[in-house]
Amino acid sequence: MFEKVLVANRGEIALRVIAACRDLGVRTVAVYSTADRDSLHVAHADEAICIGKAKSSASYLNVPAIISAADIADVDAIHPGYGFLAEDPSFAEICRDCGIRFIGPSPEAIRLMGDKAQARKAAKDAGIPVLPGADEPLRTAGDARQWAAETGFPVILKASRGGGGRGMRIVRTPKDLEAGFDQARSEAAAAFGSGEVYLEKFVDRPRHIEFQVLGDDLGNVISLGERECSIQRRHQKLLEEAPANGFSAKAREQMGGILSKALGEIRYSNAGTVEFLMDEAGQLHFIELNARIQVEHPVTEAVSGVDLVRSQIRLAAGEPLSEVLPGPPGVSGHAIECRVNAEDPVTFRPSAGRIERYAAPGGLGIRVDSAAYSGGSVLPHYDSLVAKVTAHGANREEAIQRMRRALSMYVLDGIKTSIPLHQRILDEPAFVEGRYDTKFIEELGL
Ligand code: MV4
Repeated sequence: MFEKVLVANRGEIALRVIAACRDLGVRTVAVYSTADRDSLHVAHADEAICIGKAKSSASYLNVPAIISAADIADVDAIHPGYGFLAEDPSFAEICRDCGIRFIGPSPEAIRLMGDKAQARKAAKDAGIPVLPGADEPLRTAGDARQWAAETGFPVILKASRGGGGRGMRIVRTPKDLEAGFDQARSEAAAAFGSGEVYLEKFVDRPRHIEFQVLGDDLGNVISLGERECSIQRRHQKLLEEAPANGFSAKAREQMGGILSKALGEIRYSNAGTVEFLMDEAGQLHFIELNARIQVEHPVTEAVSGVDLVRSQIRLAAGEPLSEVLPGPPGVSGHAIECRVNAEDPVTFRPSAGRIERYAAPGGLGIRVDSAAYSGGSVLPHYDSLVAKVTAHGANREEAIQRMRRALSMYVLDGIKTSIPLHQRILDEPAFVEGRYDTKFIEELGL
């Protein structure tokens, strides 16, 4: 096992990694920006090194500063958390070249998954179900016409380097294809520095279902089941749950088997999330693979009993999956996570500021992941996530009830948060019945 790990992140995920390291008896090194001197990840790590000014580009994205800190502190490995450098293949490669273990997939896997057109092709070749569409990027409007004719309308044009919902364009009829292609190209070029686009069949009213996987360095990959993340606004997830509504054990096992085989073949290692769209017929179609630990990992931890971050560290240290996992993964009960953001409930704008009074809820079935404390601050420079509240119960009803109880007992004064929005969602009959798709928030006008 590693002796010392540098945590290249901040906020709740930095604390989450520090906690996993502490459980493993691994010492931790925090890095922080000048704005984060009083932040909790600095207080709880065994050592802390300032790496630059508040702006992310000067600190948490500052590769030379982070590698220098890793060198000075003499760490064995770096955990990148999510966001920042978590899916930067060059960073993972620099770590490798410097003899520092990157706690995540290989640079090659990260690079492959960062190109959505290539990832789609790799998934398809490995036997993961994908939507009908182009097997290569579109070079000309003529390419688009040919592939669209084969696929059938409506189609969606996506930026190869996009993801997370950015750089997409729906085309419903042949006459709109050429203009759509040109717009998609120029938007992609402006946003991602690459105008490359690909095409697939458009799925109307999809549900967002994603599978958590873990892989070791020997080509063993296991699925820990799915999460449902359809409750989102402008491509920002608000609430996630596990298992997905109405999803059968048989469907879970079937996809788990497909992923195990496919990702083992491509030697995918460490943690990953395979994203699917579920169509109205209940079929799953691969869209992306996120090569990192995700914000919503606690719902899978709750129902599987597996500590995913601890598993990441052990897998990165070279332990085989057979030793890392306690036994065959199952799904026990139901879990829901609410992302509590510091935001204005009217404008949805991030609302940074000092937390005047703070008391997190607890009790049976409640977990809170947060770096907030009384007198602390939500900084304007970074993500507005203040806390993740995860409720676990024997069934969905119990999880919902516990979540309502926890949110009603959350004391968080001085900043505006999305707690009232979550309370609205939890009281909405369609949500309570588990009948919703990715249009849920928009259609409620929330
Ligand atoms: C789609 C789609 C419909 N058809 N692809 C948005 C996030 C990005 N990861 C993929 N996204 C979508 N891809 C096809 N072929 C609809 C979406 C989409 C969506 C997906 C998941 C969750 C919320 C969404 C909201 C709008 C659009």
